[in-house]
Amino acid sequence: MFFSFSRSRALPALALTAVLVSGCAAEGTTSAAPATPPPSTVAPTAPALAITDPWVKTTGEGMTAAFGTLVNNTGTEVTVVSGASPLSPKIELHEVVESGGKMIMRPKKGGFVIPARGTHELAPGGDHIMLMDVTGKVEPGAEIPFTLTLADGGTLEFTAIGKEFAGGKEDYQGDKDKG
Ligand SMILES: [Cu+2]
Repeated sequence: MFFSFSRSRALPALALTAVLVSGCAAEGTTSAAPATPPPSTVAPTAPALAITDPWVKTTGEGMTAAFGTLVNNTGTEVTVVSGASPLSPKIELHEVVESGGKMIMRPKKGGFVIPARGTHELAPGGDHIMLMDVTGKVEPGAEIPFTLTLADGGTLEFTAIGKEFAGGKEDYQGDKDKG
């Protein structure tokens, strides 16, 4: 008699437990859904320095030059102090000036300075990246990699495209005086 009485009390308790468990499980499923992950990438920011439409004057041998428009995306002046490319072991930053009624080009002291939020154009007849001794032909459409180094140690890498251009044959005045 005692046994059956006990059992009849135990059954409702078990049933109640089951309801609670399933209620918990249902709720648990909802809260266990993966939380929205934080954005894995931040919005891309513009590089400190960029160059638009970079190109290299086609050549068979000797000297040639690279051009484009340097764009400073920062609120501080940026200075390019040197350039490098596998196309030429020696590269100089040049300017074109008038000397004795002739246009000559020579290394630009202090490099190329791009004003804050401003641009600096490299173009035939003006400032340019001078490749002093190319190691191979530059054909139209050639893709020539360049690296410019900034005064703060930063770099700008880009690919300039070979383009035919007839002008820009200024005489070269090297840094003979080493001034
Ligand atoms: Cu030059």
